[in-house]
This record gives sequence, structure tokens and C-alpha cells, in this order.
Amino acid sequence: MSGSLRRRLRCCLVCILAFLGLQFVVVLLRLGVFDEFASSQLILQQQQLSWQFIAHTPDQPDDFFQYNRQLSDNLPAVRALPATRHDSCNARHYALPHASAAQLSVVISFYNEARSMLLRTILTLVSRTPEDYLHELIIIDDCSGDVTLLESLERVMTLVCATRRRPTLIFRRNLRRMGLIWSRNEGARVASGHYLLFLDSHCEVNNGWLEPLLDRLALNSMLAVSPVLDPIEPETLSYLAGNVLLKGGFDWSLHFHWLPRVLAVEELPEWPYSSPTFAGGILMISREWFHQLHGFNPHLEIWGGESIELAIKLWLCGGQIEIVPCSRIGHIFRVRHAFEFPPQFDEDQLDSTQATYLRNSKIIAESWLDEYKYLFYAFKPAAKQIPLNLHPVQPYDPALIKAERQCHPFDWYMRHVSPELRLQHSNLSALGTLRNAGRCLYVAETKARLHLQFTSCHHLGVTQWHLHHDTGQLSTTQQLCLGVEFTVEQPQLRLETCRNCQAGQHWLRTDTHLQHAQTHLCLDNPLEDQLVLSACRPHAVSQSFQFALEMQS
Ligand code: UD2
Ligand code: MN
Repeated sequence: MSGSLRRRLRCCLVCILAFLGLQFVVVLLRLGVFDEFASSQLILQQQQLSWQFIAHTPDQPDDFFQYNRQLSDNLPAVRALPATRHDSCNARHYALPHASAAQLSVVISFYNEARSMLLRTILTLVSRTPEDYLHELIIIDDCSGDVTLLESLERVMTLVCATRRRPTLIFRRNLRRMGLIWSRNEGARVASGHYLLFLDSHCEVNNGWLEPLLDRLALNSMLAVSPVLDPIEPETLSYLAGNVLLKGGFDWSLHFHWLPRVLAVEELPEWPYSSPTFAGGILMISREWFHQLHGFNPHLEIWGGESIELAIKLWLCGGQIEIVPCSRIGHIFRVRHAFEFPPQFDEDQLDSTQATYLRNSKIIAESWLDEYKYLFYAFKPAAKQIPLNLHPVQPYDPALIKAERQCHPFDWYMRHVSPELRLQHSNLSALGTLRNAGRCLYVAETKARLHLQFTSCHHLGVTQWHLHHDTGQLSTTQQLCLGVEFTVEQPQLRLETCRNCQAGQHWLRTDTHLQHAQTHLCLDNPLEDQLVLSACRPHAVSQSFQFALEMQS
């Protein structure tokens, strides 16, 4: 073979090899191998940044966060979670609106949250939410002590989201502690998605959390929904299954309670169900509807009550609330508050936590409870003393909202939404503090013994009494009944466990007297500080006892 032919053949071979090589690169490109390489570089970069981010957590005492921060730092940012929802939720078809009509804005306000916990909340949300729907993340630092946190978080999140079209990231830091209610309203104000989700900063959304909620919201624009909250244990951070047989409610002190729900015939526990309030404060609602309702009441301060007030307002003004068991979000339920409350006013009997909550509750009672607010005051007499000091520049007037939206009176809520509230007092003939000569009967506990004393009626811990209609029992909220012990000398008053059909625990109300049915003796306070039994004297002031609230029979 001549040299030139050999050269030509070699040239052809090189061309063919170069062509094949090019084809190979094209195939690799098509398969996204280079992307994967680039993205694995990015993941490494992200991981390193997240570690650095977490490593810069300032030193804090062990109980600072009220959960196991060390463990949180050592767990993966996004960890596999047990599938807590019912199997049928996976197979169900969710009628999702098109993404262009269901953009979601997530609002997370945090105050002194551990870096790893906050990052887990956010990264889990980003990785378990369909990209097309997650429009924006609004993260508000409520002036936490860790002053560099937000800046570093922004750096990590910008990198994490570098390869995605969504979500838009919005970071805000309050110049002073504004509280979660103000911050969530602020988040809602700057949001631009169709829906709002309010989330705590120590949550983990579980797989498929969004679709079941959107499926319900798309059917009814005036509906607001909550997932079932799966408890995350604060010490072990174990992710447990939430109870689907509970709905949200509250008592007359305006404290949140989980209430048992009764399944209708053929109703399956995993179906969405109506609830008097949200599952705590984690809720999703159309942004437009939220603003039509004027958002969270801006007069409420720092923490507490905002989701109860939104729930009452929503139901009374044409909306509905559902809890959706196919959607699961984990939340760390802490035993104690992990933060202090700013001082409210110089009330020596109330600490600022109690004062803030009581003031918020009083605002809700005054705004929505109509004549039933007297029940609230009967259960919480200390609220009467709390000054409201409503900020005049806050444009929020429940009376205007009621007129604007033609809202029902509170009685409607009791009849149609939360009959449990009526049950709480339907069997009582009187309740609240029990007053004699300007002071109130109080159960004091000293050295594991209970004493009956009199104290100021505005004392926050003053005993609340219930006079039961059917049994005549006079009980405390701790289920202790006032009874009589028959000693040799004379019958003595004592507190005992309430028992059914206990004649010794039966009291009769004649005028303002409380007469013991068995002995016919009356409650008496002759020395102005000691409760005794003595012969009834119709006009004796020391035998005249007034309850905070008498129920009409
Ligand atoms: C419950 C609700 C919460 C809210 C609150 C009452 C659940 C799961 N959570 O909170 O959504 O309704 O009751 O208001 O039901 N925070 C601030 N600024 C503050 C105080 C708190 O941003 O001044 C943040 C905090 O970091 C957390 C969120 O607000 O992300 C809720 O506070 P929490 O988790 O301490 O209280 P929790 O779970 O009892
Ligand atoms: Mn929380």
C-alpha cells in the first residue's frame, strides 16, 4: 500500500472516530450526564454551604430551643420520613388546578430557631413541593439573636435554587421583635401567589403534602385548609403519625383544644373533614380571600390566638375550614415556650406571657363573641383588668368586616360549627369565680395539702367554680368537689374527688346562699377569711356568695 493511501485511510479513520466521539458526546448531553455532573458539583457545594451554615450556630444552653439541637444538627437536612397517611391517599386522583392558577406563597416567620431546624423546614419544603406550584418563599426573621443567620441562609438558598425556575426567595429581617402575627401579615402583604401557606419554622412536610390541599381549595375559593399535623418528638426528633380523629376547637378561655370527632356513617377517617378551627396555626388559604377577611387581626400581639380569630371570622363570614388527612406536615410540639415575651404592662400578677395571651384573647372575645363574651370573662376574670390599648393606626375594625361581609352572629357558630362550646356550659347553673364580701374563694396548695381561702378576685390563678345543674355539685376546673366530712364535733368542709350520686356533694342554691343538701347548713365566711358551715341565716352577708356568671335555666 502506497504511503498516500495509508495516510488517507488514517485520515478517514480519525474522521470516523471523531464523528463517533461527537455522537457519543451528543448522546451524553441528551442523557443529561453533564448536567448531572454539574448538579452533583452543585449538591456538594450546597452541602458544604449547609454544613458551614449550621456550624455557625451560636452557642446556646441545652434547653434554649426546647428541642434537641445537637441531634437536629446531625440529621440530614432532608431525611426520609415514615409514610403516615393512609395508603389510599397515594392511589387517589387529585383534581389539581393548572399550576398557572395555583401558585403558592409560603410564609415562615421565625424567632430564635436553630439553624439546622430552619434549614430542614425550608429544604424539605422545596424538595417535596412540585416545582411548578412553589411560587415563592417568604422568610421573615423576627429579630432573632443570631444576627448573621438570615444573610447566610440567603446564600445557601440562592445556591440551592440556582438551577430552578422557582421559588422566588424573599428574605426580611424585622428591626425589632414584631411577633409572629405581625410578621405573618407582613408576609401575606408582600406575597404574590394565589395561595398562602403559613408554616412554623420547625416543620417537615411529608411526601405529597400539597396535592390533597390544593384539590380541596380548587373546589371552593372560600375554604381554608390544614394538613393533619404529625408530631415530631422534641428530644428524639422521631416523626410520629398524627391523630386523624381530632379536630381543632377552643374553650371559653379561648384556649386551643383538640376535640374528638365522630365519623358519619360510611365516612372514612382519611377523608377531608370540617373543623371549628385550624390544626393550630398551620393553614393554607387563597390570598385574595385572606385579604378580603383583612388578614390576621393586627391588634393581636407577638404570639397566640390569631388562628382562632381567623377561624371564627372565616366561618362567620361565609368561609369554611377543613382538615385534610391525606396531607401531612410534621411539627415539633414543644412542651414550653422557647422564647420570652416582651413586657406588656405593669401587672404584677401577670407575667408577660400570660398578659399577652390574655390581652389577645380579650380582643377576640370583644371582636367576635357578642353576648357570649361574658362567658369568656367568667372563665378569665383577670382579662377584665387588662387594658386593650388598641393601636389607633391599625385599620382593623371587626364591626366593619361584619357589615361588609354580612357575617353571622357568634350564636350561629355555636349552633352550626362548634356545638361543643354549648355543651361546655349547658349543664351548669352558675360558673366562674365565687365571691363573698369582695373576695373570692380560692383553693391554695401548700405542702401537697389543699386549703380553702379567700383572695383577690383578680388574682390570675383564682379558682373557677362550676355549679352543676343536675348533680348540685360545686366543682373546680381540676374536678375537685366541695364535700362535707362528718367529724365528731361538727361537719367539716373538704375538697374531694367528684363522684356520681354523692349526696354529700350536693348543694342547693337559695337566693345567693349555698346550702348543703344533706345537713341543711350554709356556706359561711364569718371571719372574712375562712370558709365554714353554719346554720342558714337568710340575710347574712357572710353567707351571700355570687358567681361570676349565673346561667339562665
Ligand atoms: C402555635 C401554632 C403557630 C401559631 C401559634 C400561636 C401550630 C403547629 N403552631 O405555635 O402557627 O398559630 O400557636 O400564635 O399549631 N415566632 C415569631 N415571633 C415570635 C414568636 C414566635 O416569629 O415573637 C415564630 C416561631 O419561631 C415559630 C412560630 O412563630 O416558627 C410559632 O411559634 P411556636 O412554634 O413557638 O409556637 P406553637 O408551635 O405553639
Ligand atoms: Mn411551633
